[in-house]
Amino acid sequence: MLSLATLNTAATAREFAALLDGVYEHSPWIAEAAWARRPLASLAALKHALATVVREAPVEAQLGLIRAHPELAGKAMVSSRLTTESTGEQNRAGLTDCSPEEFDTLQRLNAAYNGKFGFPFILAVRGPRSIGLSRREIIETFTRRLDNTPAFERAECLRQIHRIAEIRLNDKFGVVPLQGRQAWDCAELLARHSDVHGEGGDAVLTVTYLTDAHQACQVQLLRWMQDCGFDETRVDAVGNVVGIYHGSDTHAPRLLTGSHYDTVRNAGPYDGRLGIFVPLIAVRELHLAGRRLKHGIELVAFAEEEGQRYAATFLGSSALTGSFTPAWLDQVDADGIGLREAMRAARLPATIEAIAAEQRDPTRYLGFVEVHIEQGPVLNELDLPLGIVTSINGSRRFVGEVIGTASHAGTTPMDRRHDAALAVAELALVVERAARREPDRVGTVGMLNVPNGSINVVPGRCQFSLDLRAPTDAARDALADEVTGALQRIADARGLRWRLTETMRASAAPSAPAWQARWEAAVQSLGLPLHRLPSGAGHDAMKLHDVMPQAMLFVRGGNSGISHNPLESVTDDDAQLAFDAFRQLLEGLA
Ligand code: HGY
Ligand code: MN
Ligand code: MN
Repeated sequence: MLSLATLNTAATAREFAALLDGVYEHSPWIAEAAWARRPLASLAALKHALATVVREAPVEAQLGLIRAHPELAGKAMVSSRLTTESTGEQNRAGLTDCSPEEFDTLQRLNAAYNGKFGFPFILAVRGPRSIGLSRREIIETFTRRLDNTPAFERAECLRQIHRIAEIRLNDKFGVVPLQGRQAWDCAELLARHSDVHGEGGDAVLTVTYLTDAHQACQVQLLRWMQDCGFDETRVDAVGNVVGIYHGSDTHAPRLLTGSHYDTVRNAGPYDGRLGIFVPLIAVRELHLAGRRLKHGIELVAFAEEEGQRYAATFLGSSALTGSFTPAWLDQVDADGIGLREAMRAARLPATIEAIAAEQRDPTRYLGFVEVHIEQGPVLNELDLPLGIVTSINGSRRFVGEVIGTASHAGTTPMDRRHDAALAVAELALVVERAARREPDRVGTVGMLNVPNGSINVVPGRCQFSLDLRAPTDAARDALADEVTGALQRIADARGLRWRLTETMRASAAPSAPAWQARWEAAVQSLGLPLHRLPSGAGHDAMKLHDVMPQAMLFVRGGNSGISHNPLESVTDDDAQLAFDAFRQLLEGLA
């Protein structure tokens, strides 16, 4: 087995590269350049050093690296001219057992991809879990990526090459990201529960508050907490799943951690949930070792963060901070089912008293930490597995409707219309322009709907949503004022009426310095450089921020960090590093 000691003592760059032979296909220049970055503190540091050499190399060298790779199931495989590593990887993915149709499809895709981009399609066929992608997944990914831009594909091919190198390095070092795989597998298992399933029975992952799928997740999480050795486990009055692992000092304040298990519609399996699995597995490791840290650990799987079924965002964490809004209980979902009724059907008390009793006494806690996928491209572009969150953007959400006059699309002259949809379209462009004007401000019209619309009727009504965010509350509110002012102006100019309801307002939440420092120390202990970044996404941590110190750790996402999308992806190695950082943070508390 290769070791860091051996690598760090390599006398020359050539010797160093020889030790890493085969990691980057036919490209020793990468390892030779990384030699200068010794001593390498960890395997993660070595991987990052190699990736940094490539990221900082000229485009021509990057293209040369991509072109040094064989096509998938291509001519090189057919004529057995693949390297040992590629042969093994393509065999393991079953690319040597293609059906004639699959083989033809791959040849066609190879030709189209090469023709469009001028380099071969690269995919780490052993996949994010290192167990290998199926031929169906490979062909689906190949087909999807054919539609990307050349710049995106060059970056994605390099990312895939680093993933191939990572898995090859793990093999050379005899390293298995065990806890990372456990977290990955938990995500796969929990994702089987969904409100929605596609034709083929595949889950179109959607788990909204208190549906059958949501309750199945609750049962699964409770069982996992029990199996992992938590001393106390329960489902609380709003459906949060709570596990407490006692510390050696039962009077010492506890660490609070966790994230949400509800999802948006057609979601990915890691948003929120990774922040439940990492602490879950960390407690399992403590339990298996018979260890007690001084401070207890309270893990909360929050039942409702996304505000999908009811406009009650952060409902789960609000119960803990005493900011549950009683009026939420009177809300009705799209099917006319009230929140109070849904709670009762889920065998929850559905009373203000029971919910109020969930409020935590902040003095009983050290603080709140949350592990979460970045849900953006930054860590991906820096080839960094982990990032330190400096602040969570403040946000405001609205639902609204413009009311005009439905009329005949054929007979109503253009200057006589009261078209509600055009007003919302105009407003959406105002949102885009206003948000673009300031850094780190974002504005989204995520829902836009003409109720009972018809192809030949001028829209008389148009419903819409607004999601406005900024690094500070002042910037957030300035954006909201500009947008609502524009709505009035647009409606007046078009002779329309409108209504707008604010459904959520969350303050910007800067990380507590002492807790941000704990995450930084943990990440540095893994031999990784620190990258600090704000969170554009909202998280339960911004609710806990109201009552106790909090800080978050971000984990790189695959597919350029896409999220709120089934393409959301995390590797077992990155999940492992998140686990390692969390464990380091725990050890630092002791
Ligand atoms: O929308 C958000 O920021 C988060 O996913 N709830
Ligand atoms: Mn989300
Ligand atoms: Mn989330």
